[in-house]
Amino acid sequence: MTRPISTDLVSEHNRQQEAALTADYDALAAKLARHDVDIEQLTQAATGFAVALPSWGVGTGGTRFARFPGPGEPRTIFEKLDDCAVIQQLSQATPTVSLHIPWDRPKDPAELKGFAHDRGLAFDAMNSNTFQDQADQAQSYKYGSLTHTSEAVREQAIKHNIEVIELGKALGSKALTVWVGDGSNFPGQQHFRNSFSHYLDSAKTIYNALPKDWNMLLEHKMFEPAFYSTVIQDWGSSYLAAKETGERCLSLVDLGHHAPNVNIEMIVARLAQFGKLGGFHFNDSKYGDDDLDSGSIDPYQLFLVFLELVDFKAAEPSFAPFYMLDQSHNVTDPVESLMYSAAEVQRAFIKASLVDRSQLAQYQADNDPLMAQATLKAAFNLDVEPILQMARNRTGGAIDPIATYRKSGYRANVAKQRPASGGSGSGIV
Ligand code: AFD
Ligand code: MN
Ligand code: MN
Repeated sequence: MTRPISTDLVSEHNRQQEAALTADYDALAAKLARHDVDIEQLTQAATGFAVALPSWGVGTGGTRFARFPGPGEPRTIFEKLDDCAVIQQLSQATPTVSLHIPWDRPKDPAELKGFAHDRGLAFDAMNSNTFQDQADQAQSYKYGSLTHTSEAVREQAIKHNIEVIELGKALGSKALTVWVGDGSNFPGQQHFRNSFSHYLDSAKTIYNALPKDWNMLLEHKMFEPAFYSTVIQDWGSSYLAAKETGERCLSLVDLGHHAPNVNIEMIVARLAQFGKLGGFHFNDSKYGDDDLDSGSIDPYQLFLVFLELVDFKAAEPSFAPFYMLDQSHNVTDPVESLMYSAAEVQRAFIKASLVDRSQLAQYQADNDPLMAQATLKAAFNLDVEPILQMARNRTGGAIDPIATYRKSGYRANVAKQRPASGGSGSGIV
């Protein structure tokens, strides 16, 4: 396997920190043991945890106003995979990559699959793109795609989604994620029922092309690029569409696609309870779809989301949603942000796994709200960093991924091989 960061450097860095880690780990193990929790089970859970990387996330994002490219930005899907391999090698929590077509369309899917495999990577859900026009396409998506009033536009968008499925089959993917920008900017611009009917018809046609072992994931978003109405605006529309479309068609929750203060963890519980929760895009937000780094604003919300996921998994062991980071890195090195974010998501998962569920159930039954929330806080307030560090140390990752990455000089090296691609346009991720 090709290792982008010298394994000697990783081992050397880990060796310097092993004594401190062992002391911290043993202290945490003793503390957990007093509550009958076996630290090794949590470390195993951390080792098995995985969240996919978005291929487009390794480039610097941007806003409607500007994009400030960083040094050594990847220019091709191969270079993007090289960066993803660094993230996986050091974080050991991101073994798959989610592609966006046409941004990442491979000339030779078998070659791309081999290239990824050689770097310890595989492919997660495929993303179609009918929110932008491409140079070679006959119809424009200016007024929508799968829901457009014109049949020719809808057909073109359907055909694109089916092509993405075909590519995904060749790459070993098992899911298609569909997010459309379709919506309207003016009251009266769009007939709500007709556009949703078009969506349902288009989704069913795409679903019919889905392999039997695939899922189709519908991503809702409250606003943007349409600012008055969006066809798949909320989890209710997403649920209805998924239910109408077929059994393997599920809803995908992007944490940034809700109004501020919405109780997302309850949406998670609802969708899970009715067998329609298919996946997540992790990020954080303060005001809207800010695509900030996961856990950077509200780590407690992330923990509460995982509380529902862990709880449902205990009830339904076959539950296996698709997890992906979907962030825009405007001011950081994307490799660093993605490593840090993967660990934040993993941390929320481990803390949620720590909650004393039988104690919580008792407090719920006794209508003891103070102690019920204290049971959650007891898990949330615990520092589980030694568990994450130990999981990485045992699997060849870095105890401190950011420090090891900085020491490796990777960014400066690739900057020499990847000349800057130009000025600052606006960015879309
Ligand atoms: C959108 C959605 C969706 C889509 C992405 C495009 O989050 O996941 O694929 O941006 O970059 O807001
Ligand atoms: Mn998303
Ligand atoms: Mn988004």
